[in-house]
Amino acid sequence: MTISEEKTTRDAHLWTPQRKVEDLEWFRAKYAAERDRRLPNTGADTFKAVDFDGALAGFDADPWADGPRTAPAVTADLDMLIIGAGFMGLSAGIELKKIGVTNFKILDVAADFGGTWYWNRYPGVRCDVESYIYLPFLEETGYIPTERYVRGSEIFAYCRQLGERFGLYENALFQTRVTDMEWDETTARWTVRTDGGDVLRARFVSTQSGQFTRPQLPGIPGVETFRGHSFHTSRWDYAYTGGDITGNLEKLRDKRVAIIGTGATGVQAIPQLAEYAESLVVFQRTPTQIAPRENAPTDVEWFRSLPEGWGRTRRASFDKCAMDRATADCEVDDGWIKFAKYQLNAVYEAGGAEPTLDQYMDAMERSDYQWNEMLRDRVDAVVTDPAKAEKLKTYYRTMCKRPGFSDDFLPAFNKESVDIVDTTATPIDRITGTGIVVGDRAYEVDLIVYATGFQQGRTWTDKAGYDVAGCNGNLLSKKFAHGVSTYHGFLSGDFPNLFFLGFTQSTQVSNIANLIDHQAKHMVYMVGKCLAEGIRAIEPTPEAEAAWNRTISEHAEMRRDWNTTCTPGQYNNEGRLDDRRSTLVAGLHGPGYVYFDLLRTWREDDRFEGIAVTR
Ligand code: N01
Repeated sequence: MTISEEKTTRDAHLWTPQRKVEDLEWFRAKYAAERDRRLPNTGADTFKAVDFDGALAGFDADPWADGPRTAPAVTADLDMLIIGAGFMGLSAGIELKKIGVTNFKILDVAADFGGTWYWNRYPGVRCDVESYIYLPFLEETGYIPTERYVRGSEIFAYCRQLGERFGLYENALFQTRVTDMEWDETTARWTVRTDGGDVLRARFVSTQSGQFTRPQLPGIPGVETFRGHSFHTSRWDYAYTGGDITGNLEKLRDKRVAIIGTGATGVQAIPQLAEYAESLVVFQRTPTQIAPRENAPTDVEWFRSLPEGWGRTRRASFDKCAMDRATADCEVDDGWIKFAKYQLNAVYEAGGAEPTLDQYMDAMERSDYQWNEMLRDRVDAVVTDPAKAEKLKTYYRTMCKRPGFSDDFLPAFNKESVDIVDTTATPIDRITGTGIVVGDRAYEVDLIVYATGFQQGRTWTDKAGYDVAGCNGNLLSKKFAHGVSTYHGFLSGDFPNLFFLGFTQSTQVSNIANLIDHQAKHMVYMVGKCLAEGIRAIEPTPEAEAAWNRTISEHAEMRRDWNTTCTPGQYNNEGRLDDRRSTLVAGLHGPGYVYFDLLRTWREDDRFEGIAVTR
């Protein structure tokens, strides 16, 4: 499709904002002022580094398991131990079986496969990314997602289906937490111990960045003093609320409810709470940008007509279109892509097919303001109370925070029983026995729901909950004290045969499932080669690791100006640009395919370049 044809398509989807973006300075000043309002509240210190014990133990308890682990302690010698049974663990297990490796275990704290989708069963939960590119192995399984954006329960069920179909339950060790891990130089094996008394010796171990694993509570004094009911969204208590993932929270009819947090989770849960609670107060710090959801049942005929290999092509196309605006050929036409196309058109209008850098930057900035103007107009059109509407408008560049897509979030605020409190400039003071205090106002409630996300900005080992003893007396807690250090995001010196996966110095993509797919394949290539060629140990050379760290630092610098102007959040480590403990801010800048191509080329080269190999 040519760019001008794209423009016509784009115009059909969108509408015209009332304000034309002419005065860039007005927008710059307004956005900076909003960011500054938020700055005094910023920093990882505003979150509790929760040790889920004492009064807070309940916040981490597993509401979904049928009781504690019953499996007897396991002692095993394994080719591989995979820590984490979400998409990554499933993908790694499936890829290992494809190359004939079966002597491995997949270990998880949860009682089943699913990872994020095991834990997050709050009402309204759905994937944010088109399910056709989000669910892994669709071509292999022939599974047809029921909707464009399926419910979390469908994703969880699909994870279980993958476990069954690929025989992974026989490899699983659930309800088990790693307690420590050490490298034995003489046998070239990791010894991993767990809270279930297991002793697992493994040639290779894979771990994850644990970006969204440990619930995060806000650093508000008094969380533990509240005498009503409270829980984190990833541990939803249906016994208290009634209902299930589809809603029907009937037990809330006579309850005064508060929810803290309006990120992607809050945006999905709030409409459900609003519908059933006697009253709902939403405590919002930074609003989320809300574009239309446009969900729809899957056109089964269309799905069945997709050509062989469509999955990978569609994912790649999404990644390219969402992150690299230099293409007009997009298979996915969702909110992410519509925004990308909108910007692409603006650039084309400003400078044709070959704009200057100035034209490009100007058009990108201008079109971003314009896009947000449209969405702010949409808030006004939907939310009838102007005071509430004002609080729901976003004043930051679109990709400063993860955009939200919803058709029922904004209308929820039209209910008289739903109030919204802006805690940007006046943060929540404290939580008392009976409610939440902001400034001189106390909100008495029966239930507090924490939609406050997952622990970020802590060291890798803090989040993992265990330390790793590698070669030369090196501890991972020491090596990663100020941020991860890897080669290509996978391996780290002094910690041989240990793979780090996820956002560990890899790349940032909107569809994490695509990253997982590439990383699982890449890791299994390395493991397969080692097993086939009798390689005992691999770790990066100091030079290769240092070079990758330099690359990552250079890429962080490229984002510095952008991150400085952004409102604090996950993507800029709450505004602390030089604190590299958050793995989210430490990846290659730019579209994911740059990283994926680099990995592919490295594999095709088949020389383990940059890796010290011990045979
Ligand atoms: O967590 P979050 P989430 N006072 O960290 C607020 C992804 N996801 O569970 O923005 C008041 O994003 C905090 O405020 P602020 C999602 O994209 C994917 O929503 O920091 N408020 C924010 O509003 C994300 O990457 C899907 O100012 C406080 C909220 O709590 C990850 O999962 C679906 C506060 C936390 O938002 C987690 O999302 C759902 C305080 N003291 C989620 N402290 C998909 O479908 C924190 N907040 C793929």
